[in-house]
Amino acid sequence: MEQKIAEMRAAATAEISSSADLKALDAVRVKFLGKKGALTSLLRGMNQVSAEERPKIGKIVNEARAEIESLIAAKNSELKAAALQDKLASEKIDVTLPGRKIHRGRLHPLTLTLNRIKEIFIQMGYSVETGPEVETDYFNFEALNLPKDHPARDTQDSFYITEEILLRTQTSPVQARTMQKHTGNAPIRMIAPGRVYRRDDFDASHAPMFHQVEALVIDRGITFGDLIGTLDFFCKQFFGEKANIRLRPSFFPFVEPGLECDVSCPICHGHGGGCKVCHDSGWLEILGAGVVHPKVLEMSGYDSSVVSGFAFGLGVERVCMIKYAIDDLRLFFENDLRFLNQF
Ligand code: 2NL
Repeated sequence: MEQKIAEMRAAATAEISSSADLKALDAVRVKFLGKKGALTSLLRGMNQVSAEERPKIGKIVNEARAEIESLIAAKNSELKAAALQDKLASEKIDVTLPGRKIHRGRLHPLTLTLNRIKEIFIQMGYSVETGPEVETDYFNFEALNLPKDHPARDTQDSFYITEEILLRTQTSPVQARTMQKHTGNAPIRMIAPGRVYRRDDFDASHAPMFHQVEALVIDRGITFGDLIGTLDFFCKQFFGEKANIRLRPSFFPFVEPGLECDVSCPICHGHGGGCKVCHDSGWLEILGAGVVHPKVLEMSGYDSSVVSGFAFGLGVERVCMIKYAIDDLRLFFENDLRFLNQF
């Protein structure tokens, strides 16, 4: 009997020590200590042991059980620690590695320019109005003193959809719509930013689609002086305090008198020296403007003997190119990140 116990003890010790993982160790526990295990069957053989020897054998069996239990417990914690080490090693992260760079998007230069223009006029109390890009001939031309037989229509080669419907060639139809919505003598101070379409070539300075901002002010007592002050303030805000304006007489069918406005070169400030932006002329044409033609006011329900107004229109691509010294308009539409990332 003693011999059998010793053999079992030796076998259990060997199997415990060679258990490779927790599952194998548990199988060993069941094999030796379980209900149908080796130790239990040894105990069943106790009835063959003489009464004098029983206490002694019983003691040896208990010692063997205690020994095996403690070996299993020790092996169990050893295997658990090893499993933890494996897990830690496989999930290891190097906190000293540099982080991955997150690329932030940015606004398109035309969006930045539009936002700035809006900001300047909003702070002066202007509202921002929008309207359809597919317009009627009436709002695009007729309401702006351009009747069907008017020669100025030829100069604006337009994209017609039907005889009466076209892609707007300017944002002025938004102003005409706003005036008619107000019907009466209510004052208007508004800008109309948006896309316009013309049948033009696509080259360094032309595109069949570009962006315009037009402004319109109507109230009692609005004068040519208000227009000049507004243009000067806008240019100083947009191009910087050093900017000056120069006005030249011009003609647009919807204003009388009409003018073109130049801004002093914001790149060379008139010093020339091979300036790539103004070509040493010191001035850059940026917009057309004028006092709203009485016919335009009357057509939209205003009494031109009571109210007067001024209006102007500027090309967003053009002022953006001047401000950032961009020499080719096509860059705005190519979405080359090397270009876009500079803003
Ligand atoms: C240009 C010239 C201009 C206007 C736009 C306007 C609008 C109304 C009434 C009167 Cl509703 N005028 N707009 C006036 C003068 C010039 O734009 O070449 N812009 C790029």
